[in-house]
Amino acid sequence: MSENDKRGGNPEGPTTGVVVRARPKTRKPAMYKVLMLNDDYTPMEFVVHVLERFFQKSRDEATRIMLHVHRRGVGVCGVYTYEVAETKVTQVMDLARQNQHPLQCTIEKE
Ligand code: TYC
Repeated sequence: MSENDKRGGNPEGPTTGVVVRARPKTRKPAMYKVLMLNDDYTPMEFVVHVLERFFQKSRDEATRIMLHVHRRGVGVCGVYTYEVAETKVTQVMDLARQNQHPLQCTIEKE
């Protein structure tokens, strides 16, 4: 059987019905916010350090986010794909636990 036959066309005629997309369909990955929660015990300086170390924030930006969380109860540290967001949460929670701070971090789908 020829290639032409297999595609269900006229065995004598040109190949029909096969179109290869020039740009195959792609999907933007779902994005997730990493949220930091306020508590009464974690030192402000520790939260600023976490934002600098794991979220690549400048000292000014880290301080701004920390104060926002302190005043409003919750704030966004960054927006990432699921696996990256998960890793950030684990890193923050591990360092907080090692230092006996109750700091909490969660993920929320955008
Ligand atoms: N509220 C804490 C304090 O007064 C500071 C703090 C800020 C804690 C942000 C957690 O996510 C947090 N020491």
